[in-house]
Amino acid sequence: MADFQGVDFYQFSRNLSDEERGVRDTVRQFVDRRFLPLVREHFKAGTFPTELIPEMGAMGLLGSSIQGPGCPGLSGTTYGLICEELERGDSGLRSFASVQGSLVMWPIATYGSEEQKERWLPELAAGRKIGCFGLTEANHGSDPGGMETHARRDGDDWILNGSKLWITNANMADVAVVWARTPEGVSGFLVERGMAGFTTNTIHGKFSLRASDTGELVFDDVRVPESNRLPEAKGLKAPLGCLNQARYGIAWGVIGAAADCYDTALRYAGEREQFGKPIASFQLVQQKLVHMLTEITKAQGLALQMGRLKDDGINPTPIVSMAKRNNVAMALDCARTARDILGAAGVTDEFSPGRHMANLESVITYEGTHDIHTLIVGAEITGLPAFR
Ligand code: TGC
Ligand code: FAD
Repeated sequence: MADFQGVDFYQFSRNLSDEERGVRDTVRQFVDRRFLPLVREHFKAGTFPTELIPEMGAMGLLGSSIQGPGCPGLSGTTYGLICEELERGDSGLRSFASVQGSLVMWPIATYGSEEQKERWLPELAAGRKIGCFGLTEANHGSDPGGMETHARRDGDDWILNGSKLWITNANMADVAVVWARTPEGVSGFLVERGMAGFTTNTIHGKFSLRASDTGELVFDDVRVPESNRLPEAKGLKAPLGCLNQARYGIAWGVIGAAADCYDTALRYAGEREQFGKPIASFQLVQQKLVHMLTEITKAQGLALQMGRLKDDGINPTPIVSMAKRNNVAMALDCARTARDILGAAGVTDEFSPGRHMANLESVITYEGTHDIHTLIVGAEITGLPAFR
């Protein structure tokens, strides 16, 4: 099949620089030629295509907008466009890049010591090392401030106890950025695979994000040296700051999933005949296609403006929350509509909308649920937080 041509009804591409368009097209080709031939089997098997990680590193797709040793240092808008192309392939592919870049490299670059940056950033950017981010616990999802995982001082070390659940890349990770309660408030630790008392487990039975590694991190008296604590991460706002970066990428990424659903439904509707005519000729089918394209176009406008603000150093939580909330719900709606247009064929893995639909059920929950983002924007405009 020919490479994806893009969905750009309002010609937003005209507002992109040559560099931004060039990166987008390179990633588009990578997804079409290298990832899409693999995704069906990985989704079935419940595995991530680890063989692509070095290639993603070489292309600058890991931590693409991070500034630091060995990092690509591209613009925020370029990072968004990369996420969009990756998630057109699968939310699991974008998740891998989001976690590695926004949730592992970003906190190291922002809160880490010079030694931590020199040691980890080049390896993570190249994909030679893999990271994960442990904030959520079994009893504390939307309310991470209640975390039970804790660390106490013992000489020059910390003794870490507790567990983290629902962690992307958990079983593949060489290093986990782990958030724990300490006498000094919430702190971040770089917990390395092989440290005594640190184990990981796989979560089985997911119907969503199957081409992604999701697991549990368990800490049983893990001795972590002070040199593995992130020195500038002080309090709950440190992990919440990382979330802003990842939510930004998700708000862009899901446009790709929606665009793939729209593109698939449009092609199918043009070819599938019922009552002696292509189903695309029926008014109700056209209404669904127009609704999808309109919502995708609105989401693209939101994302591009958010990207330009970020590149001007403006990335406030409520702006990112509004885009994450709107764009994920939009993408899930597009996936369900595309599935409907495909009729029975839409419930098989021969077509992508069913896979995107299942994936987006996770994306609407992780990185702050749809409702939590409603409350973040609600608190901003009323001045009255309604979380508790
Ligand atoms: P609250 O009192 O509001 O805030 C505590 C301090 O943090 C600051 N803050 C932020 N700073 C930067 N970025 C943000 N997004 C921030 N949100 C809050 C805040 O200003 C305050 O600072 P200070 O100086 O006053 O101390 O805290 P709260 O406990 O009331 O919680 C607020 C709430 C509910 C919004 C927050 O807990 C929240 O965002 N909950 C959702 C949890 C969440 O999103 N978890 C995601 C886990 S990671 C994940 O899902 C990865 S999926 C990856 C993938 O595969 O792609
Ligand atoms: P809960 O917080 O129990 O929420 C359940 C329901 O209650 C939701 O509808 C929610 O909106 C609602 N609710 C909760 N509080 C309120 C309120 N105050 N007002 C109104 N409604 C409310 N976490 C990580 O730390 N790292 C990862 O890498 C990671 N990867 C993930 C990968 C996958 C595939 C999934 C599914 C999750 C992942 N998560 C990760 C966890 C994710 O961030 C949490 O699932 C999410 O924050 C929600 O927490 P919860 O599942 O405990 O739901």
